[in-house]
Amino acid sequence: MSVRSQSSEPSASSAAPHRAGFACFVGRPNAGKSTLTNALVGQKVAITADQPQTTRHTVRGIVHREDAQLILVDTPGLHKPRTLLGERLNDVVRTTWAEVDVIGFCLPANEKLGPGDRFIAKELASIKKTPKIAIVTKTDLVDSKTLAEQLIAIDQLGKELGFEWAEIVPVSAVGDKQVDLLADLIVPLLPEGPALYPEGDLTDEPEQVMIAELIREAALEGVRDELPHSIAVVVEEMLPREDRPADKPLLDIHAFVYIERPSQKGIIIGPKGARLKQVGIKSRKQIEALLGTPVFLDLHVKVAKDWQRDPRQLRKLGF
Ligand SMILES: Nc1nc2c(ncn2[C@@H]2O[C@H](COP(=O)(O)OP(=O)(O)OP(=O)(O)O)[C@@H](O)[C@H]2O)c(=O)[nH]1
Ligand SMILES: [Mg+2]
Repeated sequence: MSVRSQSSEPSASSAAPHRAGFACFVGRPNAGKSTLTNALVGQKVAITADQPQTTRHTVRGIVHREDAQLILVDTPGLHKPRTLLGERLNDVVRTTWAEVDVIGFCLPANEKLGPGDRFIAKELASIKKTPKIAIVTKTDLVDSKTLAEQLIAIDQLGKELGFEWAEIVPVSAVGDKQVDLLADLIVPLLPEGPALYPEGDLTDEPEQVMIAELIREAALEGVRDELPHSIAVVVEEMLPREDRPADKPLLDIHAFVYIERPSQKGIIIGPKGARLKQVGIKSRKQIEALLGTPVFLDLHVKVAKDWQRDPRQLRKLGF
């Protein structure tokens, strides 16, 4: 078993050819895939939350290096689907891992391997041509003994399924441990070639989508049970406010926060609208930072009945 620690970091030789390619992060919901993507990119390109099934589409984050361009594809957590949305998300993951140069399988250090992980590993075993790196996430949450046991269990899992991990790398995205090392280990597995994205591009997410995601992230905070799954956000319109002096622009953004049932409305809006207001304030700050311009954010809550199970509604919401 080759478990990596920072001390064994390979040094990039200047004679090495330039490489460019795609690596996806897969794993159960909440494993830390999006947090790791952001840590590698050095900026938030994917929203994160302390709840499963936060990511709902593939998000590309681009890492620019002297020797390589590494395009990370963050995917939704693979899970047992209970809705049509869940099925769609799983399809997206399977399509993605069939297309990338490297697969990073994220397993949290603080949770023992479960049936969900085994299920994913089994599917990965059938993708023979693509190198698979096991990434043990959230190492800051465990002691060294627990981490060692997890590393052994993961190595064992590969053996049981008849393959070797290209690497097994423990990382902490929150504690910034071994994140750079992970990139160093992925790069040699990418094909040789020139950069695929212009320098400076950190993601190919459309602005409108990023804005909707930032609003959803703020709306997810503090909500529990089924409600996080019920929330969807769509930016309807973005228009520069007319009659503003050139040095004082204002961007009007109108967005809908969708929920599935009328009974959820009260929770999202809060007493006297207090909760929705907080969601607006919090996301507006992030949107302004993203766009570099002052924003007037107008949020409306709408019911899209059982949208997670309704093909027509799903289409309308972009799934
Ligand atoms: N302590 C600690 N927490 C982490 C770390 N990485 C992620 N988390 C937390 O784990 C939770 C889930 O993180 P996400 O990055 O949203 O997980 P995900 O795998 O993208 O989840 P889905 O999109 O739902 O599949 C968040 O609360 C993160 O802050 C880490 O390195 N250390
Ligand atoms: Mg995610």
